[in-house]
Amino acid sequence: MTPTITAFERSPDRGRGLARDMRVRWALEEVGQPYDVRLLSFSEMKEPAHRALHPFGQIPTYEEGDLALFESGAIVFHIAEHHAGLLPIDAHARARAITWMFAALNTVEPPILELTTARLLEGDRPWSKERLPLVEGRVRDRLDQLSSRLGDADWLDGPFSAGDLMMVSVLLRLKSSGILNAYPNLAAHVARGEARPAYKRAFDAQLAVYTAVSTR
Ligand SMILES: N[C@@H](CCC(=O)N[C@@H](CS)C(=O)NCC(=O)O)C(=O)O
Repeated sequence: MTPTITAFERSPDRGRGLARDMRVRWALEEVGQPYDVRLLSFSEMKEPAHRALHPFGQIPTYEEGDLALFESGAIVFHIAEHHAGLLPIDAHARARAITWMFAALNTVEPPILELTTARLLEGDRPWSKERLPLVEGRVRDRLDQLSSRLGDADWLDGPFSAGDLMMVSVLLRLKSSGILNAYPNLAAHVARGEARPAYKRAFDAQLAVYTAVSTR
């Protein structure tokens, strides 16, 4: 059965891979599962029909028969569990790859999101100049720790897994800030993710949506 995901009709990042349907598209491409996409405007995301699928009125969602999921992490985990290619077979290696998914979403993404908020939404507040270095410091702490763990390995734990997919997706949010330049091994990890054919297909599909909408 072909799953259907939801995505922004007009993504705020202009289809540059930051909206979280990207993670889901990438996972689906990695496992070779075709999918349909339902595009939503910001107002449609807040309507009852979509809130029935996503209590917080966000994207992405995932529908497959009578299964409806929200949260990009849960969706990627579901895909990884039901197809070969994103999680190792060995039980311990599998558990570690899942741990990296949680680490990306629970430990690394929050300070990065905080930084985005501080820069984009709070930059004009009187206290912003004082707060920004603190928030940046928290991001750098996490990157220092992650960089030490990754060392000179290609991927976080053995072969590429859903853990890398999620970590690269999260780190990509920092790309335009230049912060990653201080961490060559993390920048290389991100670049390895972006170089994967499945990533490129997902990126192109997401960008095509924005390009089509903006030329209408
Ligand atoms: N934790 C959620 C976050 C979902 C999320 O923040 N989605 C954004 C797009 S990347 C969204 O829908 N923003 C619009 C809004 O919140 O109104 C996930 O990982 O799926």
